[in-house]
Amino acid sequence: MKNNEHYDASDIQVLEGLEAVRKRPGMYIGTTDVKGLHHLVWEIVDNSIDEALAGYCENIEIIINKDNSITVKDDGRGIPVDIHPKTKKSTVETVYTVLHAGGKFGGGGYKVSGGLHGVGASVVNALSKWVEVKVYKNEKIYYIRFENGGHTVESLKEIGTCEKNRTGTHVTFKPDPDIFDTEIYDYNTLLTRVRELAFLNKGLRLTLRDDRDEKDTTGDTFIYEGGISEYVKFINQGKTPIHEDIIHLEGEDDGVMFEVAMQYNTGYNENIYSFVNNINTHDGGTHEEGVKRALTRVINNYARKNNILKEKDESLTGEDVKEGLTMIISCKHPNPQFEGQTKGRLGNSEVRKLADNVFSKGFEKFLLENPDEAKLIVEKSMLACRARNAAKKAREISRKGDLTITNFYGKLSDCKSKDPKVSEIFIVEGDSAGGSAKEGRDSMTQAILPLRGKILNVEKNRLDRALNNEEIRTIITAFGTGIGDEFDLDKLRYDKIIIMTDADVDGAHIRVLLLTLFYRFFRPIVEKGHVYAAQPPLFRISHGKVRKYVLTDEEKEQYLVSLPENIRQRAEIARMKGLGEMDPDELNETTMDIESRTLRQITVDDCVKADAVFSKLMGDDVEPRRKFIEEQAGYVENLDI
Ligand code: 1YM
Repeated sequence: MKNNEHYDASDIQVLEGLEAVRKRPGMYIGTTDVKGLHHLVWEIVDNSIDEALAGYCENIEIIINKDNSITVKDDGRGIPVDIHPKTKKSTVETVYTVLHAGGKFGGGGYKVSGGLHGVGASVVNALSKWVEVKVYKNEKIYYIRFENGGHTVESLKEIGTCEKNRTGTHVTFKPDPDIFDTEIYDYNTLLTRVRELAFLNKGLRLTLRDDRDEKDTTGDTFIYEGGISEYVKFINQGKTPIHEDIIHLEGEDDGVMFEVAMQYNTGYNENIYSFVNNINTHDGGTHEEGVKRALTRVINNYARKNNILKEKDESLTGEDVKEGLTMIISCKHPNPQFEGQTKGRLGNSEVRKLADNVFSKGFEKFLLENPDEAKLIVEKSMLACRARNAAKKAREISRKGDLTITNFYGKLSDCKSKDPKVSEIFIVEGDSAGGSAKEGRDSMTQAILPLRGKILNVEKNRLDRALNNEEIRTIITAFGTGIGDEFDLDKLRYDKIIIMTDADVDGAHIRVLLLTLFYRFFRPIVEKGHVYAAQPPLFRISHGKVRKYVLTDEEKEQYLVSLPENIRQRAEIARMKGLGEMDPDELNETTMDIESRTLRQITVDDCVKADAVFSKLMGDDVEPRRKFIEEQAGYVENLDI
């Protein structure tokens, strides 16, 4: 972009009136909900960002005012104030009242920011109750005001003077409540995007402040000299990187700027985000394709050349090389073509080559200059490759249903009925409770699967590891549904899957582990209501030959109150410590018998809560996890399962 090109007001062409915008706001800003409301902010901020990209603006401030109006301030050149030859009005007024009156349409230097390419000011004006613009330029302060959808009520005038070098644009607008469903901005949504814009435009200082909040006096300020490298660092917070330095590569061709930053971590997820002109390209496109193609090729070439990948080894796939990769791709393009239903994919074919070139040259160089890191990256991809093959094999085995058959039948005490509609399976904590359950059950319809110890934490392990875990394999085989791509709910062998664990911390832990397993790998069985929790009693109240079991303290009190005084005084109350304490008949009567038991159906919501507990426990250290579970035992109990 040329920094010294003088802006000529005649560049602006008059295209359309503002009434059209008010009639069909959706056409211009998508929606009129809170998203549309936020959109207005970005349209104005985009003009400041354009000014920053042109090299004239360093600071942008966004303020949510008490009356739900928004102020955006920048220290750019200030919107031109001279008279526009076509409209015979000031250029500021033209920019704010004539649709499509942005620099781009006049051919005066391109805009690379997103949104409506810097033409959004008039759209914002059309959809506002009022707008005020102040321009600092030529040692003067200019002012103009619009009302009710862009009608000029005070044309541009000087309202004062300012210091010699002070320039900039201040805009305040109040969205029209007749147009929008809401006028309440969400600070955190705005903050996330402001932070993202700071990452994507290195060195630009962005501040967001909430004047609706008396306590917020300073707001939040972001400035990242490292740009998208710092974005990668931000995303990798709390993860363990496998190489210290973030790889940052950039290049330019024919006015198209391309930039990528990346770092591998020890996890298994890929976090790749791409942007074109600061807009997230959710569906990728040529910039992403170029990088991904080059990434796979360069890693394979390097691994072969250095004999890390042997001749007999299969080549690494795109999936393998993306495992544990955090990557930000940013492209700034003067004429981007967005494709797809949501316009979330970049279509410009020349970018594929630019991305491939810039990335492959830079990444190759990095690998050559950092052999230790290179080795770690290649080995990480090779592990992913092995895991992928192992998972495939395991899936095939689970499909055939012959997982460690001998061991399997040693564990599962299946029911006699082969009719899933009447069959149920109890997953029981511990061998001893498993023994009682086996004796006390109705063997026609009830199967018992005792779990030894705890099952593997699936949150922290890949599918292939999970499939190597004995307890999990047994569960999969017992269910009969297969797993992953192979999952088939119609093959489920039991109508009810009943988790039966003690009402203590360990029991809670096992329940959470099982729910996470079901949620991750067998979600439809939860969604279709096949999963239940048994409700073993908490108290046994005995008097004479009568034995009464109750589930809660309240039930206990209620029952005691209902007894005649003399019996109540002699009643024995025992707190049931665990399933193992009950004899088979007792267990059957209280917890398993279809006639007398209480079951609680597990919902997806229970699993989401269990999952949230897990996400808090993501770390590799056992100690915080133990501590959390002890502390949160109450919470886990509150899952009431
Ligand atoms: C708070 C909103 O709009 N800043 C802003 C806008 C412009 C300029 C500078 C600017 C651009 C150019 C030359 C140019 C705009 N100017 C126009 C138009 N902040 C905000 N800051 N001089 C100043 O593009 O050549 C549209 S936006 F069309 F008048 F040039």
